[in-house]
Amino acid sequence: MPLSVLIVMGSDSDLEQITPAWKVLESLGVDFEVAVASAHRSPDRVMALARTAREKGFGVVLAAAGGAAHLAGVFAAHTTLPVVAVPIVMGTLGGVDALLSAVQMPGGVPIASVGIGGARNAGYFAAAILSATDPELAARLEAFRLEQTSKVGEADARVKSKLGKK
Ligand code: RP5
Repeated sequence: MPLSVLIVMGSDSDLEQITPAWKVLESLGVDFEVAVASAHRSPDRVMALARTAREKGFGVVLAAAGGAAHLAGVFAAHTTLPVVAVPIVMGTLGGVDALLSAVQMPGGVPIASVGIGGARNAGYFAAAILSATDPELAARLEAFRLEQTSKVGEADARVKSKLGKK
């Protein structure tokens, strides 16, 4: 049974911005589950999710939160699974605060992070992590990359034809 992805978000107000992550996972045939759990409003729920994530068959966790977000770091405190922060665009600092709280974690409990509002890349990164132990997923990822590459060639031809250049 292939490992799946747990997408945890700090609030249901994060749902729209995290949606590209699960769309990518769907497109690659990767199983995922979603949960709302806040590191400061429901810390016990975050801890319970994190402590049972591995036994439930998750191989990677995407943690979406905005503000001075600590969801990814708190989640990682309770699991040794890889945790990837998805900094949400919000508030006075527009997500910079969430990004810095993820990438400036003190040593010993690492988390990775995509860029601010980087849910789409979070989906691809989670798939890449799982592909290390899932050759079929690795093949689907490779097919996606090839398709993406061919689209660049098509875009090149479109732009040249629009400008009347060869
Ligand atoms: C964070 O605070 C959540 O992840 C969300 O990005 C932000 C605002 O939450 P709400 O006040 O909209 O519930 O914990």
